Order: sequence, then structure tokens, then C-alpha cells
Amino acid sequence: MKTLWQNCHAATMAQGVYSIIEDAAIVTQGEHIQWIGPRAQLPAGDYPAVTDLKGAWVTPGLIDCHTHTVFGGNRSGEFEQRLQGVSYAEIAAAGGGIASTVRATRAASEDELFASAARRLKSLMHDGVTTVEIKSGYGLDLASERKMLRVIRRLGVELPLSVRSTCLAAHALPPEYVDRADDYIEHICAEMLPALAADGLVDAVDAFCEYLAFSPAQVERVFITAQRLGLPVKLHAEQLSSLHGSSLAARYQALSADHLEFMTEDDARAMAEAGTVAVLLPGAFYFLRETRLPPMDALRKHGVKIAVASDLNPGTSPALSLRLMLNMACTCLRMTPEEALAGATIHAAQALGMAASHGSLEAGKVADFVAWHIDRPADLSYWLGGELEKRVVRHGVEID
Ligand code: DI6
Ligand code: FE
Repeated sequence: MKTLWQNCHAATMAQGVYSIIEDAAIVTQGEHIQWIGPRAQLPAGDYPAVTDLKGAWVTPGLIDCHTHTVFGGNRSGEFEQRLQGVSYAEIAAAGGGIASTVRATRAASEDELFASAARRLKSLMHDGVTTVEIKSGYGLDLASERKMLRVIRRLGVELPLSVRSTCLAAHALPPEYVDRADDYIEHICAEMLPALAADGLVDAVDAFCEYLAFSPAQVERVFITAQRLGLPVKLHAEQLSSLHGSSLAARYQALSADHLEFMTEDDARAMAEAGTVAVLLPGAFYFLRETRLPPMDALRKHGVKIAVASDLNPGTSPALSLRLMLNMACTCLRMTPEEALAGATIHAAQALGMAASHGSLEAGKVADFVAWHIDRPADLSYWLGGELEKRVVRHGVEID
């Protein structure tokens, strides 16, 4: 069905900038945008359905390109410990941290994991999120990783949301493999990834490259396996130390390298050449009271595309609002509101390999957009949480 959406302004985010169209009109045909431009140039024709957007600002649907939304349990006790001065690394070394979420996730049923993740996703959707990436990585054995990935797929079927699933089996060392990290990597490469890929549960493969997780050499073995299976890769890199995982990711044409506080200018150069997106995660930066900023000037100088995501997870970023992340990207990471919005739209789409179809308002793209009752696009980075009045359109159809 053809629909005309008018009486609005648009921030199209084509080429990663606002690209403002005042008094815009949008024509959708089925699930796609057929035409967008100034209303004065609207092609003459028959528009059976017309929606008055009452002066709203239309942006692409927001894309949260890095989350760990599916997990069991709760780590607010660790938050209290950290407030008493215990570090994230110390908690992890004492068997807490990711390992405690692994225990709770293994113990949870698929239905329990689905219900708690759906609640969190509804919070994100209240912020105008129409696409989300979700990682496994709290199962760490074949059955439990499969359980998480099946829940991720089901979320995409049952919620009005596009969901991309990333296998993060190389997130932490499971208890069965203590002191045998190379054996666990071998198990991932020989058994887990081939089986999960064959089940059609994996859109991309991620790993945690860090001194308290996996070395660059171990990550490379995972990347080689992913490549053999035809799956794109991503990497948690340079969050706590500089191991040049982001350069390794670039060598494997990774979709993205994420976190990056400790990356160097050489890493930025390598990422730019490979087209690997820098996904910045201000929620984790804030929640861990990180003081070292990602090298924003080097990223800009070399033209690395920058995305912003929630990293929604129970340990380092219990973030239920992507708009709050836009604000933190500006206040904590010194991005501009325009960069922040590009980071949660077109650059986030690129970090998921979806930029040809999502992330900006352009003819031919999927009609996922939000009509916000705000005065200026920068308002999306300005308000700290809360709910903004808006209408959300997904695949050409308005959703609640
Ligand atoms: N980096 C993070 O910030 C999360 N995972 C990762 O590799 C933390 C996950 C957690 O603490 O549960
Ligand atoms: Fe993460």
C-alpha cells in the first residue's frame, strides 16, 4: 500500500549528516521508502493513505548495534561492591563478573530468558529503536550458546523489531576450561561455530580481545573460522588495555571494532582503510568510571565511521535508553549531537552490515523511521532519558 507522510521535517542522515529537508514529504510503498524530498516537489499522483505528522522531525529508526540483552540474573550487588572500591577486574578474578552471569544464564529456561530480554527491548523501543544487535556469550558451551541464540532469533520474530544475532562464544573462559584457553578456542572453532552457523543462528561472530579474556592470536583463530563459514566478524577491542585488536579486526575486514578507549592512531588508520566502524559505548565508559577517552581526533582525522551503542549488559552497562547514550556520547566522549545521531543510525547500520537497506531516509531503503515531537534534531541528544512524544513506523507500518 502506498502512503504519504507529510507535514514534517526530516533529518535524513544520508552520508552521516543531518541533511535536513524542511517541510518534507515521504512516500512509502509497502515496506520501503519510495520517495522523500521537499513537499513542494512531491510527484503528482494518487495517494490513497495520507498521514499528517503535525510538524514532527523525522529521523531514521534508531539502531542499537551492540547489546548483550539476553542474560539471566542480576549484578547490582557487584555494582555496590565496585562503589566500595573493588575493581571490575578484581570481581572477575574472584569468580564474579561475566562468570556469575554465565551461571545464571545456563540455569535459566528459554522462556525466562525471552521474557526478561523482551522487557529490556521494550525499554529500548520506547526510545525509537527499530533495529538491535544482540550477542550470545553468557552460555559458553554449545547447548547454552544455542539457547541464547534461539532466544535472540525468537525476539526478532515476536517483537516489531529487526534483530541481528552475533555469536560471542569467545567472551570469557567457561569454568570447564580453566587454564585451557587454547582448548576452548579450539572447541569454538571445531564444534561450536560450525554447529551454530549450520543452525542458521548466527549473523556475525564477535570475541573479547583483552588481557582478562582472549589474546589477539586466539581471536585470530576465531576470525579464520568465521571467515571459512562465510560470517562477518566484529571485536570487543582496546576496552581496558591496548592489544591492537582493532588493527587485527581491520585485517579481517571486520564490520566493527567496539569500545576502543585504548586504541592508537595506527589502529584508527587501519580501521579507516578497512571500512571497519568504531562502535563507542559511553554507557560502559560511564559505568566503569573510565577516564581515558577513545582517540576522537584520530578517528575523525582518518575518517573512521563512528557508531554509538548501549552495550546493554548486566556488568558494565545496564543501559535501557539509547537516547541517554547519545547524550553521554556528547557529554562524556565529546561527540556532537549530529555525530551521535549518525552513530545510532547510518553508522550503526554499517556496523551491522545493513547500510544498504537501513540507517538513513533515502528512496529504496526500508521504511523504518521515527516522527519526533521535538524542536530540533539535537534535542535527541539533549534530554536525559524520559519518554519523548513520537510515532514509530517500521516496515512502512506505524507501531505502538
Ligand atoms: N565488554 C563489556 O563491556 C561486556 N563484555 C565485554 O566483552 C561486559 C560483560 C559483563 O560484564 O557481563
Ligand atoms: Fe559488549
